[in-house]
Amino acid sequence: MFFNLHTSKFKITENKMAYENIIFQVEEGIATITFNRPKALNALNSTLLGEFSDALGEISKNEDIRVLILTGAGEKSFVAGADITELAIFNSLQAKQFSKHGQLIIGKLQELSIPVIGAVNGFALGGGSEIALACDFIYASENAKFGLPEINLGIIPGFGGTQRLPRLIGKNMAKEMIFTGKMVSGAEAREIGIVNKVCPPESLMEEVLRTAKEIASKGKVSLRAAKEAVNNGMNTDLLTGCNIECDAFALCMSSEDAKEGTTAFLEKRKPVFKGKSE
Ligand code: CO8
Repeated sequence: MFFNLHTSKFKITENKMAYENIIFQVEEGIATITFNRPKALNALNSTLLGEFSDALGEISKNEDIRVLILTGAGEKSFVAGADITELAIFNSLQAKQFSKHGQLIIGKLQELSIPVIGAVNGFALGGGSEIALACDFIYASENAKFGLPEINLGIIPGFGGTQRLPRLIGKNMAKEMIFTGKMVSGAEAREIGIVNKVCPPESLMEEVLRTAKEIASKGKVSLRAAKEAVNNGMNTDLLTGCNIECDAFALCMSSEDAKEGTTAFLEKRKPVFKGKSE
């Protein structure tokens, strides 16, 4: 399956949108963005960030896309961070703008209503880790390395790492990673709760796709509500979070998907979800 994308900027090649620094594909409702600068270990330069942002915009407009997967080109790296050749010459103002720009794009990723899976196939450093941390969950290859090595460059994480990492693994574990700049392996990342699953490199995408397909078969309305309830609830106290859940639950119940899901159960058949909210 492919969808139409009519912009003056980018060429349509069946289900592949032609960008220079990312590969954007959509197949059977599952979109994959592959960061594609393997010679620079997929480091994030301004062009790549612009393309990534554009692709996220297209995904948010496309009702047929059910799940997004992020991964890196080549066998060595997911994303080795912001491109240091660009970053090295920033003054303070440019650094602030760049940090804000990156945070907005990563915010756009986190705000997508569909589930996002990070398929981390090697280095996820600095900005690369920060992108992975904004995914709904991560599967990693055995050779994955996570880290926030900015301290070694005399700077600190600037794309949300000082905020998302402590929320995910706790303040003290995050501080140790940020203060030392040390990398953790896929297995260690699994132990401390950054990663859900560690796979041999050759089966990483197969495992991610299996989970993506399973999620894509669920109701779009309830997936959206579940994601919103978890994300919004995590930013507040338990009582407010439970109220957010109540509202999301009530909204789900009025959807066609909820009628289909409950009816299918009672009729002892598989549900066919249409993703309609009413
Ligand atoms: N930027 C630019 N180029 C890079 C980067 C990068 N982040 N990472 C790797 N490369 C390039 C290398 O320069 C090299 O290029 P060349 O072949 O032309 O010399 C090529 O990729 C291959 O890299 P290596 O030869 O170094 O490969 P190794 O296997 O020996 O080492 C490492 C791999 C350990 C990943 C090593 O390349 C490395 O340490 N890279 C830098 C990692 C890093 O520090 N990342 C954090 C960057 S800062 C950041 O992300 C902050 C985000 C927020 C910014 C907001 C503030 C403004």
